Amino acid sequence: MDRQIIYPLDNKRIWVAGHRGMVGSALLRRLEREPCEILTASRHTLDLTRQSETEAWLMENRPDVAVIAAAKVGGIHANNSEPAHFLYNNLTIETNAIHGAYKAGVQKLLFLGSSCIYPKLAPQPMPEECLLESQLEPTNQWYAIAKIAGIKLCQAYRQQYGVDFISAMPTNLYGPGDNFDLLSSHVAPALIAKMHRAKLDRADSVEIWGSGRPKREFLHVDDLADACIHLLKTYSAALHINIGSGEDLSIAELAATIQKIVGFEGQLVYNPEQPDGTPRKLLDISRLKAMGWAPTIALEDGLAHAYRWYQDEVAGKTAPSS
Ligand code: GFB
Repeated sequence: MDRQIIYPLDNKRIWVAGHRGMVGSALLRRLEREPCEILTASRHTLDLTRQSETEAWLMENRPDVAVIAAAKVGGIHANNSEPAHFLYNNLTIETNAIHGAYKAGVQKLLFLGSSCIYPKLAPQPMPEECLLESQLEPTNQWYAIAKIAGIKLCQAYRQQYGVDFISAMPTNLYGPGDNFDLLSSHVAPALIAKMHRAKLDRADSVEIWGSGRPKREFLHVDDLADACIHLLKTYSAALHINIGSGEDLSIAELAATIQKIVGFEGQLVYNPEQPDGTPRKLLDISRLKAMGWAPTIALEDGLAHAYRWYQDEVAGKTAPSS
C-alpha cells in the first residue's frame, strides 16, 4: 500500500542541483513524469562552490524544492588520491546549497549521502542508526566526513529553523550517465569499459583491482531517482533513509556477470596491489520498504542497459585507440 503523500509535487518548482551527472540526469528523467516545473543551472551559470553566486541564484529563482545531486564523486582510487578535492568541494557545495536554500525559503530539500560513509566494519546489513558508530573506511574518509556533515547540516536546519530538509543514503549506483574513466570511476562502469575494450582488442585478460572478495550492493540510478521522488512526497523527519537493492554480491561475481554481458572471453586477473576498501556495505532498507517503495531493475538487466548506453554514448564516440 502506497504511503500517504504529504508533499505533492504538482505545480512545484523543483531545482535539481547537479542535473548533468548520472543521478541528476536520472532525476530529470523521473521528474518528467511529475506535473512540476524543473529548474536547472549549468556549471558556468552557477558555481556551487561560490557562496554569494549560489545564494544570489537561489534568491532570484526561488525553487520550492531542491534536490542536491551535485557532488565531487569517484571510485576508490579517486577518493584515495584526491583527499582535498573530495573534502573541500563536497563541503562547499553542500553548505552553500543548504544555507542558500534556507535563505531563499525552499520548502523541501533532499540531500544525498552515500553508503560508503557508514563505518568500515558496520553491522551488515547496515541500519541508519549505525552512522558514526565506529571508524570510517580510510580510502574515502574525506568524502565520508563531507557527506556526514551534509546530513548533519540538514538535521541542524530542521531542528533550529523548522525547515523540511531530509537526507537519503544511496548504495553504490550505476547506469546511464555514469563515469567510465578507468582511474576515477566506480567498479561497475570500470569493468564494463575494460571488458569492452579487451573484447575489441582480443586481449587475453582484464585486470580486476583487489582480491575480488569484497561484497557490494548495486542499485540502478533510475531506481534511485524513483526512490528520491517517493521520499520527497512521503517523508519528513530528521533521520536519513537508506536506499538500496537489498542484495549484494562479491566483486568476483560482479566481474563474471559483466564478462557474460559484454561477451569477453579472456581471463580475469586480480591485482592485490589495489585496495579492496570496505569488505561489505549492504544497506538495511526495511524503513524504505515500510514506506511502500521497492526497486524494480534487476542487476543483470540494469548492467545490460548500462552497457548499451556505454556502447552508444561513450565507446561509439571515442576513436578506437591505435
Ligand atoms: O566501486 P569502487 O571504486 O568503490 O570499488 P567502493 C569497489 C570495489 O571494486 C573495490 C574493486 O574493492 C575495488 O578494489 N574493483 C575491482 C574496482 N576492479 C576495479 C576497477 O577497475 N575500478 C574500481 N573503481 N574498483 C566507493 C567510495 O567505495 O563507493 C566512494 O570510495 C563512493 O566514496 C562509492 O561512496 C559509492 O564501493 O569501494
